[in-house]
Amino acid sequence: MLRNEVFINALLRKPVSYTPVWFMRQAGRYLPEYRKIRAKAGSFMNLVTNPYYACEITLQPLERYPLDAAILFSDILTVPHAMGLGLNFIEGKGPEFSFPLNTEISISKLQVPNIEELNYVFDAVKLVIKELDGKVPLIGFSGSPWTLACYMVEGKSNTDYKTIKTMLYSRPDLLNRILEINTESVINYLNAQIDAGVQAIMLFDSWGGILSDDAFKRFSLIYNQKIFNSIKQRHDGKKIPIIHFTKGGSIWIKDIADSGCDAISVDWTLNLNSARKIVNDSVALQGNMDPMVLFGDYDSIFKEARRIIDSFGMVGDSSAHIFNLGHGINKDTPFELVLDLVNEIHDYSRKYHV
Ligand code: 1CP
Repeated sequence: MLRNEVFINALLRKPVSYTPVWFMRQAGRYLPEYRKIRAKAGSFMNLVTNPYYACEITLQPLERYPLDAAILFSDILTVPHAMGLGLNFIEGKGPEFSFPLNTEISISKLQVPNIEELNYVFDAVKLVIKELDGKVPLIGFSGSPWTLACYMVEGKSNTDYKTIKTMLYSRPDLLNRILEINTESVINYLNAQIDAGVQAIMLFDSWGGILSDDAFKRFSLIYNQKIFNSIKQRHDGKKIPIIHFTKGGSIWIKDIADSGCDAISVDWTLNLNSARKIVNDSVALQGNMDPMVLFGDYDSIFKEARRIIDSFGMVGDSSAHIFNLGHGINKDTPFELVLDLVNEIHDYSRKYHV
């Protein structure tokens, strides 16, 4: 039984008494207690593959701040790792694969992984659910087929995505094969997280925004839509809401709203009131503070938080806002400010809820 249902109710556009809040990457490097446990574990993969570490890190931000949701500490790249691509996190450089998909043969050999390869994730979910004991809901997640493919083909973080875009334009058959396998893998992965107990799902299409209008629809959104239509809708009699996030995807919010998700997470480029009009309040909206706002002083942070709440405006029976950042919290963010910000969002937003 959940003791705080504000986040789930907002996602389902049911009335709530204040605007719920959580932060993308809330469990992570900006917290000294995370850095301590990271140093003890020796590597990022040691943290992710150990359910006890993953559970402890998931709960860390909730001990500091009255957030309305927890997000599982894991990474989107666990899925390609389970496919045999060999994930490493290089200190100061980010993720890298030992066996990227850079030949036609490697692509033809790619297969949907045995879901048991990811049991460490589902064990972490079960542990977190037990420890939370209904305090707040737990968000499970996956990368979108397209965003996973970006890392699988490029082999690492990238700025121009030359290899995968060349494949998209010249060998779309190869890219579609990867995307189909990723889609089936993501469906299995999210269903197993739902079986393990997560109460909401977020699909991170972090690199959808680098695509042209046509390519976004054909190589990203269509696969995400298939996922929304295929994953389990309910668990233990409860609806599992789904959040879609495309960084840089504001121009497509109408198409995204029609794809079958319950909520859209938006970056900071959009005005929430205009967004409501475009989607006609058919989905909840999450966002949309620029993470860099958190480097300002108290006054400027509070002013911007209130402006975002004001921009959404009155929350009615069929509309809802979940406060969040437009992308992950920066690792150098002064974490002391976050407590006051969460309290301010809760207090200030009450006037907009009936
Ligand atoms: O050095 C360290 O300690 C590792 C830093 C780190 C952390 C804390 C990475 C490496 N991943 C994570 C955790 C993580 N990743 C979570 C945990 C839960 C939380 O949000 O609190 C989540 C949801 C992710 C998802 C993720 N990983 C995304 C999608 C969200 C987004 O930020 O767009 C992406 C793109 C990744 C890849 C990844 N993993 C790690 C890094 C540094 C990156 C980004 C690399 C790049 O910029 O391409």
